[in-house]
This record gives sequence, structure tokens and C-alpha cells, in this order.
Amino acid sequence: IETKIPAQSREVWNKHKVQKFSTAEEFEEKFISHVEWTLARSLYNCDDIAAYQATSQSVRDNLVIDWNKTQQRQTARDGKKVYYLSLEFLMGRALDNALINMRTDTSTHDVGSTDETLTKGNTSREMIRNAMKQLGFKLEDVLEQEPDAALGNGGLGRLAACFVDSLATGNYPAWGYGLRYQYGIFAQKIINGYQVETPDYWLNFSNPWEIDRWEIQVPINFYGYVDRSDKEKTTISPSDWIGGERVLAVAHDMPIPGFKTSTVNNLRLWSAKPTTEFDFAKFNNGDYKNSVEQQQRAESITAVLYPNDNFDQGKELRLKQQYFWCAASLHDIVRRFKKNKKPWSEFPEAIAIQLNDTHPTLAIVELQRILVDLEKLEWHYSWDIVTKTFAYTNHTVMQEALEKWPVGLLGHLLPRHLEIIYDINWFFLQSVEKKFPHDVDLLSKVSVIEEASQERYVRMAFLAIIGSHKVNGVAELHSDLIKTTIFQDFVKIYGANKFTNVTNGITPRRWLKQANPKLAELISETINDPDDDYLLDMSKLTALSKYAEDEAFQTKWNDVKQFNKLRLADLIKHLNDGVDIIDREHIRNTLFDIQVKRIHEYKRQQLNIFGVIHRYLSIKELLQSGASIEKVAERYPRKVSIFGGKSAPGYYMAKLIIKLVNSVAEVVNADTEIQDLLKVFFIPDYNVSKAEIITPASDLSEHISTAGTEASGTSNMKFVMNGGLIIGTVDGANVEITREIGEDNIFLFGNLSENVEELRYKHQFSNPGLPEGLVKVLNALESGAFSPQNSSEFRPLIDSIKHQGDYYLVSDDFDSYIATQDLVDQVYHKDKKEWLKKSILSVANVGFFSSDRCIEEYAETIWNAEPVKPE
Ligand code: GL7
Repeated sequence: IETKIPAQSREVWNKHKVQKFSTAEEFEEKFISHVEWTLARSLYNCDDIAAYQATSQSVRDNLVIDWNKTQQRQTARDGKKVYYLSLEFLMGRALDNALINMRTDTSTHDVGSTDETLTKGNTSREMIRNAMKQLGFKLEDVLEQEPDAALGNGGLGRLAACFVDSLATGNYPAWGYGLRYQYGIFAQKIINGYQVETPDYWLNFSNPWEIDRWEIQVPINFYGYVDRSDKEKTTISPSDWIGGERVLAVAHDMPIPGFKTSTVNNLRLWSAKPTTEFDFAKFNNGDYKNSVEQQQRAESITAVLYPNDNFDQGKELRLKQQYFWCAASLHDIVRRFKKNKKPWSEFPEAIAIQLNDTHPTLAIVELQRILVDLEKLEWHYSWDIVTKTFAYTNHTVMQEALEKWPVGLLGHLLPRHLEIIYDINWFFLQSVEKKFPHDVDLLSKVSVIEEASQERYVRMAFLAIIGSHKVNGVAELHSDLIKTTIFQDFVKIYGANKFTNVTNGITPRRWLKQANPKLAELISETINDPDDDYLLDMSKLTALSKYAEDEAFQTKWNDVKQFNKLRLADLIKHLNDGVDIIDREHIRNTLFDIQVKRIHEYKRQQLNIFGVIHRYLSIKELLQSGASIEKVAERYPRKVSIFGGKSAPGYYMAKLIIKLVNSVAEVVNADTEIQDLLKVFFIPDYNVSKAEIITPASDLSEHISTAGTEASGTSNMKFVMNGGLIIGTVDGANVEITREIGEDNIFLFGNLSENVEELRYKHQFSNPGLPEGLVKVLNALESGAFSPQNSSEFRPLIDSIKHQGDYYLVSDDFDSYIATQDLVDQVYHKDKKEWLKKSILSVANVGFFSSDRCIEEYAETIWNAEPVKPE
């Protein structure tokens, strides 16, 4: 590796090599020096926030040493590099995760505490807990100071976060590229039952986890025109794009530590800054103030994350974000490649770029532009490099989520790119015409340009397919669906081999070890794995199977669940202004039924809350018929129904569902007649750090999307990994979860995806009578039972079922949902041993859903990339 330092000076450098802390003593020293030097504080004004900052800075110092070594090693070994382009990285908190992942050689020093539970495992986390205690702080309180890095909406963004964890853990030379939004996903407040959005300015305190790379600045152009004065030049020859507006992309790096390895990878996030260049011609009227203001607007590009999940809003600023990020990342990747002075033909052997959904599709166009316009390579030669480099992951089949940009808008912002898109399309359509002569219909169906309406649109998914060598879905059912629905014509053109499946996964470090330390401890103790190797090889969990019916073990297992339920009950009490709605005494016999995820009609929180209303009405009916509360409890045993999730700010129906949940909670929780047989709570501001408390506490979680709509789901995997059972439809990864853990251990219900189309079709013409139970629920809603001030408040929810075709098939699945909920009650309350057995067997067989497995599949089948292991 090259260096500017002359040979004779290197001795000095080596003599003063920086060192990682490895003992509690050394950590304390670091901590104090960061309090003094980095924070300019002291013993006398060090609060929990300062302690969080100093701890993070100290841990980061260790990571940076490994980060540097990792980057040198990966450069020297020159293996294939993987770049994961994602507009969202829903990272959550970093400190606790770093403490878990960087556990290393601390065993001989880790004896500070006399408390047995604290020294167990000899991890750096325990060592630091002790050291913090010595310094006068409680680790848990300090960890709470960290704001979530909430740079994502939901599953898609959290998947990217799990992936970077697994890439580092698997020692892959891999970087993530994203945007450093100043405002992550909004914080959700519930006011009078309604969602209110407030800005998430997460960088209020300085962020110790980012390293600002002010020296890495990439100029990015927008608007302008293509110089076509040279009539010899066609659009496929090198062209000059004369940019109009120019902003700078500045790099900010986040170290991503692998688990039990010294590999620390990089997540590079770009922020937009004004250039120092000044366009005198533009401002020759002397309007200095205006010109400064115009420059300032640069920063708005990375100001805010668009808060839509599974929905394409088509705003110009969003397209600007996309190009800004793709261009900066591509420039960075190409710059690093060129240092090696390899021929361009080796680009695809050196680099794999994975597109997380269609959001980074412009990267395909940008690489073609770099090769043709800047590197002056021939069009087809360039295109061959491009298609061998990129691969595209599809995450949804829902029409409203498929990105398309008006041709006019795209051409105005990126005139040269639109030309390139036209030419890509032209050559593609020619190849189709050759293979399927005179099939005009096919040509219009697969064209990148949609001409159906008055506006013409660029279809980003089609462009992504054409520019990639592999396209994958995220669960088996979903990957099959894309081949038979939205991309079926492309299967005809390219053959089925271009399309593949990689079922999603989650990192067990965060979602088991970090979120559920008690369960992790019980597991490592039971399977005799004190070093937690099972977190790297989840097939080790199958050793739990033999204890599935062991009574003593079941008791321990259940105790862990109780602990986690109490932890959640505490959180709920805290969020409910100190008012406890959950009866602690009966918590062991109270079923925690949880649905936390983005609020969306297709995810069917409305089905869940209708089920809750149905239960409430049934309890009331029984009581009114004279049954004693004990008798009623036999039929409808204790249950807490917990909801959580954000709605897109402009999504009216989703917001109405949130209001309904809160209105039902108000009525049900205040009804003393039913005692505590039923409680309902909506957890405000669901996010990653809350998920870490909520997920381990579920007895049952709900994954009840209309079949064929949820591409995969990943929280389903998280709940199973924490010993919760699932009630779910035959959708997304639920299918493979069933295969892995066994159909006896999951509560499936509802129509299958192959029947959805027909059912929807029927709804259009006839109105088959609604199920009796649902009619009762809708009548109660109509009567204003949950909205006394405004009995028509929930009318739109009723209408969508009764009069608008019930697109999400709530009525079709209602009875089967209620019957399955009854079955859940039966097993949970009448046969606890059976329940615990199911829970244990689920965890024993959840190994497949580790994101490590998932990343290995990408590496082998899509990227052809190998790990670069530390010596
Ligand atoms: C999603 C899917 O809806 C979800 O089912 C999947 O688990 C996730 C990750 O693959 O991707 N697609 C999508 O557009 N969003 C998702 O969460 C926002």
C-alpha cells in the first residue's frame, strides 16, 4: 500500500502505534481523557449524556483501529468488493451493539466485579459495565442516552442495517452507501388518539459514531443541458453535460463492527453542502444575499427522509436525493477502482453493487455515463460492464410502491441521463424485437418508457432489471410472485435464471443477544456454549429441541418470558403517564398479543382491532346474559392487545386505524365490568430501541397481511427468535417460517394468495353477506360505541369493506381469524406445556433466518464475493 511517509520516518510511526484498550483500567483512562479533552468537561459536570459520549468515543477509538486495519487488509488482498446501495439504514442505537460485537481478549482482566452475573462471559460489555460502575455510572442508564439513528421507514431500512452487521461478521469487504439525513423518520406523538408527527432532529448532540470526512467531497450537478453543437456526435458517443446547479457531497463514515472478528466495515453516508464556487454570471445583478440563499438550499437535499413505506410519492426533491447519492457513491467507487490501474474490463470482477429496491436505479445510468462520457469507452463495451456489476433486489409487488418518474421531470433534472435511458431502452427493445418479431404488444409492455397516459413515465423497476445480471425477491413466495406477475414478460425475455430468491434474515446479535439477554444466557448455558458461538452458527440452536418437553427447562424458559413481559409492562406504564393498565399479579396468565409494524391497510391492523372489538362485544354479551366473570374468563381468558407503528403522514386510512385503536383502548380499558380480561394499548413512536423491549415480550405476534402483499416481513423472524408464537397468513416469509419450525408451531389462517384475485373480482360484482361476527363489529362502530362525539368517525373503514370492494379481504378472512384466535386461547390457557414446547421448538429451528445465512447466499449466488479474514 502506498504512503507519502518516507521510509526513515516509519520507525517513529511504529514506535507510537496507537493501542486499543483491553482492560477496565485502560478503558477508565480513555473515558476520563475523553471527558476532559473531547468534551471539555470534568468530574464535576459529567452527567449521563457526557458519560454516553465519553464511552462511545472510547469504544469508537478501538473500532477505528480495527477499521483502519480492515481497510488496509481489504485493499492489500484485493478481493471483490461489495457495495450495498440503500436509501435507508435503520440502525437504531450503536453503543450496546458495538459492546457486544467487539468482545475480544478481555478474559484475564475482567475480574473487577464480585458480582457473579457481571463477570460471566468475560465480554467487553461486562467489563465496561464494571468500569462504568467504578466511574459512578450505570451502563443501562448511559445506553438510554443514545438517540436512535432512525434513517429508515420500516423493514426495508432495517434489513439494510442487519445486512451490514452480517457483512462485517462474515468478513466480507463490503461498504454500505446511503444518505445522512438531518431528520430521520418523524417521531410519533399520540394526541387525543391521533398521530401527530414531530421532527426527529437526531444530530442535536454531536454524533460520536460518525467520522466526518471533510476531505472527501464530490461535486454533483443537476439541471443544465447537453451540448449537441457537434453534429457528428450521437447520443451514444461521449457527450458533454453542462450542469446548471452544483452541490457538494461530503462523506460521513460509520464504523460497522463484526461479531467476534476484528473486521470493521464502513457505512458511508453523504450529506449535501453548498460549493464554494460562485456563479458570478448568474448573480451579476449584485444580489449577494439571494445568491447565498440559493447556495444554502443545497443542504435541503439531505435534510429529510421521505416518510413513506411501500408507497411512491414522486417528488422532485426525492429524485434529487437519489441522483445525489448515486452519483457520489459511484464516483467514490470508481475513484477507488482507478487507483489500482486495472483495465476497465476487470471492473465487474472487482466490484459488485447491490441495489436495495429501485431507489438507486440511477446508479446504473450514472455508471454508463461515467464510462461513455468521461472515460470515453464504447457504448456496448460499457453496457456490458454495467450489467455485470449491478444486481437488483425487489421488495414489493404493490403497484402504488413501484417507482416511476415523469419523463419531463427526469429530463429537466438530468438531461444527459434521460438520453442514456432512451438509448438503453432502444437497444433493449431491439433485442426483444429480434427474439419476438412483430410482438408490438410485448414491446410496449416491457418498454422502460410507459406511454399509456398523457404523461410519459420512466419505469425504474424495468430499468433496474435491464441493467442488472440478477434480480431477487426476498422470500420464496414473493420471488415466485414477481416472476408470474409484475416481471413475467422479463422472464419470457431473459429466461428464469436471471430471477432468483434470497429469503431475508435478521441479525441474532441485536435481535437475540442484545434485545433478550436473559434468553441468550439461558440458551448459552443450556447448549453449553459459553462463548456464544451459536450467534454465528444458529444451527447450534437445534440442541434446544431435546429440552422442549423438559419441565424444569420449560419453567426457566417461561421465567425469562415473564421477565421480558414485566419489562414491557414497565415501558407501557411509563408511556401511559405512570398509569398501569396491566395487572402484574396475573401477568403469567395474561396473553401478550402484539402487532408492531408500519400501519398499512395491507398489513391489516384493521382486522386485528376488529377482532379485539369482537372479543370485547362477546365478553359483554356473556356478562349481560348473566354469566359470572369466572365463567367468561374461561371462554375469553386474560389478554393484552398491543399495537404500535407509524403511519405515513399523508395516509388517511392508516391514521384512522391508529385513531380507532386508541378509541377502542379508551373504552375497553375504562370498562370495569370486564375487569382485566381485556386491555388494549397503542405504543407511541415505535422504533428500533422500543422494538428491542417489545419483541422479547410477546406470547403471540400478528403477521396477518392479505396473502400475496407482504413480500417477506422480518419482524415475524424476530418474534420467533425470541420465543413468541405467530398468528399469520400464508404470506411472505411466514411460509418458510412454517417450513422451518413446523406447522404445529404456528397459527396460520386465511385465504391463500392464489385465490386473492378471484375474491377481489367477486367483490366487485356481488356483495356476499358479511360474516355475522364482522357485522356486529361494524354495527358497533356505526352506532358510535367507540366515537360517542362523532358516530360517523370510522365510516371510511366501514365503507371500504361494505361498499368499496374490500380490497384487503378483511371480510373473507374474518371468521378464520377469529377461530384461530380462539385456538390460540385454548392452547395458551389450557395447555401451557404444549405452548412452551411450541415456543422452545420455534427457537430451536429459527436458525435459517439469521442474516448471516442470507448474506452468504448473496455472496455465493449473486456477488461471487469471498470473505477476507483477519490473520
Ligand atoms: C418491504 C416489504 O414490505 C417487507 O415485506 C420486506 O420484509 C422488506 C424487506 O425486504 O421490504 N418492501 C418495502 O418497500 N418496504 C418493506 O419493508 C418498505
